[in-house]
Amino acid sequence: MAKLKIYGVPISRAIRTVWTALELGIDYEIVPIGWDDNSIYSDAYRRINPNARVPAIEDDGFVLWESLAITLYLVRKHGGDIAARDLPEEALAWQWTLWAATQLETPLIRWAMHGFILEAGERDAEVAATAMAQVRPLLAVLDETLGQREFLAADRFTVADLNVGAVLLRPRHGLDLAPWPNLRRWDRAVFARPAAQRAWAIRVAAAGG
Ligand SMILES: N[C@@H](CCC(=O)N[C@@H](CS)C(=O)NCC(=O)O)C(=O)O
Repeated sequence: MAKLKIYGVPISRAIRTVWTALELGIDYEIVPIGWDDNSIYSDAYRRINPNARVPAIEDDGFVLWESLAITLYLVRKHGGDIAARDLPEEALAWQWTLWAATQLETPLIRWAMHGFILEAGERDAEVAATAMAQVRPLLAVLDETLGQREFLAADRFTVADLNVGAVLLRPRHGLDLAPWPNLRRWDRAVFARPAAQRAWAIRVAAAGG
């Protein structure tokens, strides 16, 4: 069986796919599609993902893009403890994944960019504050849920936690979770996982520290 091909440099959302592959113990290779060489905008890559975005994967000839769809696919395919065991668990994984993609991700990334990722001169404190005002109630929803259960879809870490964690992966490094103690407990458990630690180390190494 051919190795899973992950298109995208590790500083991009491609790291979500890497994290998933590490969780599942899948052999993978990274095809470093990115901006430095403009390969992301090439005709060759547009044949893989016509949106000219990363990540995408090629799995035994099957091509898929959208980072969180990729994680759902890989976990469904390779099973194991982090896959849903029944339809309600699977449905909760869809729920949290769509919530993370449609509600949380945009304001969270905007806050992170203007809070601490952009160069100081490029940050706009007002944009960061407006974004955080949108993020806060969403983190409260997570906190409330995690006050009632240990993980999002089951009594163990599953792809639902992986996908919400994937969206939090970069922004959490500037986020003080003290106001949300249940979320903080979950965050520590999720990011203490060897696969999450390894994925973060790969990302940091690729970003040059
Ligand atoms: N919803 C997409 C977003 C993909 C996306 O925007 N990726 C960024 C890198 S993290 C990208 O490819 N940007 C290319 C560009 O902005 O031109 C996903 O989750 O896969």
